[in-house]
This record gives sequence, C-alpha cells and structure tokens, in this order.
Amino acid sequence: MERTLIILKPDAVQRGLVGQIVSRFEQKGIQIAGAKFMKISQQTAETHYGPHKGKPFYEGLVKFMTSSPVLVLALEGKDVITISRNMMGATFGSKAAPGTIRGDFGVSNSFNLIHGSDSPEAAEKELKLFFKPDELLEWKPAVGVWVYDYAKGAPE
Ligand code: IDP
Ligand code: MG
Repeated sequence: MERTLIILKPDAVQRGLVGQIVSRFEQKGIQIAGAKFMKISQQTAETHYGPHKGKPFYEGLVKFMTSSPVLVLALEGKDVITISRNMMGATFGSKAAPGTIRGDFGVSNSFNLIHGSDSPEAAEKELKLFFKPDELLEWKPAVGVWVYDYAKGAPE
C-alpha cells in the first residue's frame, strides 16, 4: 500500500466543497491515514512549493495557500498517488476533464481546489512536512476485503 499527501486548498474549504471531495476518495475505496485542519504557515508553504520557486505564479501561490484554512489528508491505497492525481484532473480548472475534481468544481487555473503528491519521492517528503509519524494511523477498514481482491494474498 502507498500513501500520498492531499491538500484541500483554501478555495475548497471556503466554498464548502470539503465533504464532497473527501466523499469521492471514500467512495473510490481509498483510505484516510491522517487528517489535519490547519492554516499553513509561510515557511511550510514555501518549503512545500519550493520546487516552483522562481516561477511567475510562485508568490501568488504561497499567498493563496496561506490565506485561509486547508484540510490536509494522508490517503492510503494501492497506487494511490496515480489514482488520486487522475481523480484531481489537469492542473487548470479551465482544462480539467469533467468527472475530475478540478473539472467538476472549478474554472480557475490557480484556485484549483486540491493538491496531490506527484511521485513517491514527493509523497514521502510532503507527508513528513505535514504529519508527525504518530499522526498517521494504521487501521483495517471493515470493508477492506471487499475493496480489494485478496484471493492471491496481495491486494488486487
Ligand atoms: P499540480 O497542482 O497539478 O501538480 P503544479 O504545476 O505542480 O500543478 O503547480 C502547483 C500549483 O501552482 C497548481 O496546483 C496551481 O495552484 C498553481 N499554478 C500552476 N501553474 C500556474 C499558472 O500558470 N498560473 C497560476 N497558478 C498556477
Ligand atoms: Mg505539482
């Protein structure tokens, strides 16, 4: 099983879309390993978006992400990094396909509702930035055996 860092950005919280977005992950069969409602500090935002430093949208992005509370999630599942990126849709709300979170809930290119780690390396770094080890919980969902096929031992 893999874990990823998801942030429901300030626009998702302000627009009251948190429940609907979390529901999509739950309905998909993805498990919550950690959750934190918080206001991101300037320093954490700068670290998190460090790879974008110097790009024209960087300063506005940091300002946006620190402007209002967010819901930070650690999600868990087989191939959860790729699956959640597909569920998010393309970066720009104006271009994201219908059926995706960004495609269904937004039109803006910068206020695009959700962040998700884009690789295992990024997920590891980002999870560490937002969660202490004991804030990520290992638990067995009662329906787990109906979410994956365990006939061969490993989830399929
Ligand atoms: P991603 O969130 O789909 O991984 P990135 O390219 O990593 O997209 O960009 C990080 C965030 O920066 C985006 O989610 C979006 O909020 C913002 N962003 C990216 N490109 C632009 C742009 O061209 N204009 C305004 N904001 C942008
Ligand atoms: Mg990115």
